[in-house]
Amino acid sequence: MLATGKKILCVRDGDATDYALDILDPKVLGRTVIAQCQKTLDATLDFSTSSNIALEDSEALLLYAWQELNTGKWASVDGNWHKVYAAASWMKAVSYFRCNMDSPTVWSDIVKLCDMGHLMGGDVWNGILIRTISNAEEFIQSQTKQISDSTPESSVAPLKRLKASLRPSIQYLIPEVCQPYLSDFQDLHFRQKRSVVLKHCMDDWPALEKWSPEYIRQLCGSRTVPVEIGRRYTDDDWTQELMTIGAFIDKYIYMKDNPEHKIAYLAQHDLFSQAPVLKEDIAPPDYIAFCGDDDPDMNAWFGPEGTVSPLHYDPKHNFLCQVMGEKYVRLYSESQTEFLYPHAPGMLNNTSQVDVENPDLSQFPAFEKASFYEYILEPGDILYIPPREWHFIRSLSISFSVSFWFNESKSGSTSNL
Ligand SMILES: O=C(O)CCC(=O)C(=O)O
Repeated sequence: MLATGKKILCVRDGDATDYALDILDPKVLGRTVIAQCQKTLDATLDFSTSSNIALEDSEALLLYAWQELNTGKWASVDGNWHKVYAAASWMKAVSYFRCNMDSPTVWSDIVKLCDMGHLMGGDVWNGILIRTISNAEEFIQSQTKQISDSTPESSVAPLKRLKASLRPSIQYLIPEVCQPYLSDFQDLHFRQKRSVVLKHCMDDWPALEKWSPEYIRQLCGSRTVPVEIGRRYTDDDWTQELMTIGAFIDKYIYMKDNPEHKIAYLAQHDLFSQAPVLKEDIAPPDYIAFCGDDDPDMNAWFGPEGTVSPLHYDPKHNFLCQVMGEKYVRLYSESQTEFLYPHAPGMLNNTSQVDVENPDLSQFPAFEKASFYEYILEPGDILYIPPREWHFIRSLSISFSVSFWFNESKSGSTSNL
């Protein structure tokens, strides 16, 4: 078990370069903190010393880093503290294994530990947290043969397509185009910043066939994610909570033990670097690389019927790819901004104050003049949203979308604009 455990945890005997602490800046952290990290690392990796001491040391270091991450504003915490948190999480995982080798839950506990380390600290040492998680999950699966394309449990309602009677009626349809040439998309939409729905451009994604709440649970149900609780992020009672994907699915997708049917949204979360196995089922549409960006930001948007992304815009080009369920989308071009009442400069100045589907015209009279386009996205549709195009999105059923935010090429394709 020891040898297998070391392999899963990416512990390589006698090769300290894999865990070199020169990733930490002594000028920021101070020499005593670096010395403490080194002591903890040595205790962690020396399997002949007491595993309890190694565990205590790594827990103390983790707690210290946690306190540093939580003093002041999250965004202003120096990245070195994130690295300490990530490194200490891995050290704790190794010593936890040493102390609990015989526990039946040791590997799922370690997945949770490393997952939290990755979520809060990013990763260190060539992605050691994600590598450990993948190895541990593979090991758990080989032990329990849990992963299968089995049908959802009987208590779980199958995903339904939206009833025709529940579809909002659409007046001004966003233009749609089926499998355009790469250069046509670039010339007619990307360069002109003109929104469009691309049809049949993600037909080869295995996700379209495979993904369901149960499949997501099987692949990454134990992973901890930040969930937005509340109907929309502009509401006063809106808040965020960390929970496992499994708990999110039970409470907010299937509404189990959620008598008030509270809405929650796993929104704009980079689930794909947290659970890279999901990437095997999707692929950035070729149009993105053709337009000059081969490393788009990928985010997951997973939620029940009724999630609302209030009217807002983003600075980057966006492909919003619909994998599961339906979403109502409304777009207003940048030229309509004068009718949209953005919040005052500050955190929400890219967000309109108007409740799009129920506007208070006495407070926002000019909103009536704003012209817009609409669409109901279905699985397999890609919505191209240009930068600074206002978008409002409401899910009409349980829904999973993947967004790719991308930039214009710095040198080539768009330099002649
Ligand atoms: O799908 C959603 O709810 C919002 C998506 C969005 O705002 C985005 O991709 O920028």
